[in-house]
Amino acid sequence: MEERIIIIGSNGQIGTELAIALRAKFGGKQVITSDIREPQVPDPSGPFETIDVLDKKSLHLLFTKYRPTQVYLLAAMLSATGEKYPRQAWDLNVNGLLNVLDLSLEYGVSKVFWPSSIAVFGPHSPKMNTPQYTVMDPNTVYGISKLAGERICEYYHGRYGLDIRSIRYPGIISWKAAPGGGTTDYAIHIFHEALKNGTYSCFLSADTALPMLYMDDAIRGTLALMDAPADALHIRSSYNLTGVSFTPAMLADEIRNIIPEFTITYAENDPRQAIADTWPNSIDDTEAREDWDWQPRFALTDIAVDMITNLKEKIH
Ligand code: AKB
Repeated sequence: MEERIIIIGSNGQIGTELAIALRAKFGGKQVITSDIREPQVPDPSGPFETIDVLDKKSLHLLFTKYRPTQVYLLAAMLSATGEKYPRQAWDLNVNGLLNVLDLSLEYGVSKVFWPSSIAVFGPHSPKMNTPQYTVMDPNTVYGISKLAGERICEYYHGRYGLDIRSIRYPGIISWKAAPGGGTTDYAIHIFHEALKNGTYSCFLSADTALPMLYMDDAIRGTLALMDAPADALHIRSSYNLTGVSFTPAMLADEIRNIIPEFTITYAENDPRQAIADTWPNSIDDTEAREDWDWQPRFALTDIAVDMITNLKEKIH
């Protein structure tokens, strides 16, 4: 069967790279990218549609026009921005998901991908090797909306048989597109500042450990999950997934191995610290390893080397 894949929210950090990977795999025209804004660099190899996921009428027209076999819903408001606009974050993250799931049922979409986040965990979740099933008491609107989304996904799968697949992404590190208002964004800003100014003022403290994943691993993992046979997947809320856990101090040391003069300072009282403090230090992703052979490839050193090599080329 020829796939027709719609990515909603394709201009963001993950959407940009997912579109490239899906177009390489299925062909440019088979992958319809869409976002609320025009892409900064248009990709002539496939169609683009301007769409607001909260506008049900236009969303309906999009599904009628393309009759997608697969949908990736990436439009979301992340943790730090969500705390500035809690009502909008809830609306976009929850009602956007419901709109897409309802249309996916109506149009017989065969597979839906929707990302959750480590933000579904909270202050009472275990911090080290946080398991798949545990206490979940998120206290950011982003985390609450993602946890609600997970329950909705499992419900639509159980009740209506919709084939929804999901990953709890940790912080994603990448160089092609800018990150969009998250708490883990420091791990990208640091590289840009190291190359531009040789110094970085970090909004998280030196010892704040968070789980992270390099974009290449994130894309490979996402495509592997979407390719897995449906009956191999026993989790229909969202899979824990991780690459590597590190602190800002550890990342700074790694950067210093390549740029010896690099210096870092730590800002105090940034609101993102309070968010990070409620998130896991590390994640147990045994279920993803067992169900669909998940294995990350990029360790901290690999990430630093790849980021600096590619950003240097991009800047010059
Ligand atoms: C954020 O920091 O908000 C995101 C996430 C971990 O979901 N990168």
